[in-house]
Amino acid sequence: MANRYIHYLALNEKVDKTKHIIATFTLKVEGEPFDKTAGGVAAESSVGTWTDIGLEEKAIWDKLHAKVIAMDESTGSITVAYPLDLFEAGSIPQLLSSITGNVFGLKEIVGLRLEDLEFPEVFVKAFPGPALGIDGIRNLTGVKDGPLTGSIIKPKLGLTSVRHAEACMEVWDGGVNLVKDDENLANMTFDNFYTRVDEVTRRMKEKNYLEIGKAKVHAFNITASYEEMMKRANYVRDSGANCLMIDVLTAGFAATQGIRNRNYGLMIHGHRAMHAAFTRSRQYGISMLVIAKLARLAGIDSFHTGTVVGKMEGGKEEVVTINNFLRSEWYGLKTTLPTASGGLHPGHIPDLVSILGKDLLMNFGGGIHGHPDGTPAGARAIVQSLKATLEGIPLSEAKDSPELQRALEKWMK
Ligand code: RUB
Ligand code: CA
Repeated sequence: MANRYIHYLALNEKVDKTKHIIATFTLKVEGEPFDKTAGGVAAESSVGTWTDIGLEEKAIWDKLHAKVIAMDESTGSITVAYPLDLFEAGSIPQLLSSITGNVFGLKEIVGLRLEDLEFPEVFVKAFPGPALGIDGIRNLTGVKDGPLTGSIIKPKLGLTSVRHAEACMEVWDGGVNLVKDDENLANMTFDNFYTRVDEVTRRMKEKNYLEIGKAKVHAFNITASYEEMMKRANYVRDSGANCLMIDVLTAGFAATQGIRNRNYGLMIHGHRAMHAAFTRSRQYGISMLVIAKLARLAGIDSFHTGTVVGKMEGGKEEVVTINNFLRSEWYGLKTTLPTASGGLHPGHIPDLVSILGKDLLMNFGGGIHGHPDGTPAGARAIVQSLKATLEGIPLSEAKDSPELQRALEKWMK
């Protein structure tokens, strides 16, 4: 353990939050003092390394080194302040290479989790943020208040482009607002991306489903190599469709920022596939809150954050905190619409709305296409459930909603 690490402790020092990024970690150490290792986190994620360096000038070190400003060994919580000059404006990759880089590999650290990042205004303002935000999505779709509804076509892989497009129409005709590709549906042998765009947008145009103010939305998954992503995004825009989808973590923040920065004028839906590989452990990794903050910076308009009640992991307090952040004022950046998805069916809607609120997109895959009477009935059941919920009617008492009652028989008994 390098002796220099101890110099990175500045406990209780008041730092200027307009000039620092503040990171909160949970740290677990074995075989070394906690405080020195905490200093090591600040050192290795800023200017330091394991030994003295001839080139290191004191004036530069004083100006640029990160500091541990708070620490609680009993919980493992440490707070590190990073001077802004350590970061390139407008670059999420460089931010992550610093704060979540080498430091996670230090031998003496047996647990390290980045829980939160707090950014100064000038850092946030270097990003364009979402192009539409919640207000823009509401203007596009004409859903003035209340949650939006969406569907993932299932089976997730295997349908032809024509079958996919037909299923989309069944969903929209039933009153649901949005359809998205599944996260692993890209350009497939059985469903060519470009043919899918053609088949879907032709049908949308026939029914006037692309008219701004009452539009239906299709999120086309452009995730691929970056050159191919640009090609797909151009194609979606030139086809007159209204939404791109990016698997933000597998495509990467560089690609996500690259697409947003090209200003297509389209909504961008973000899927978080792969997040659980590093958000799920409480001991090691990066929290979902941090990922959500970065997705909003990068310009994602609607983003998966968890359901609380569905099939995916994610506790109530965590999901509510993330959703509240995405909807909050953030130095003028537009908001991001939280998306609940995973194992949901119409019987979940009252709980989803009461726990997660009305600025919400709720997506149903199996919960629409698994309806006993098929996709059209499944879509109507969702709309009926939302209507009853907003009117305060218990779902079992919504007797004028036969498709909903059939769905409840299958999934609530
Ligand atoms: C849901 C689905 C979603 C994931 C996402 O399908 O395909 O991609 O569940 O989960 P279904 P998360 O409605 O059939 O379960 O949003 O938690 O990442
Ligand atoms: Ca999926």
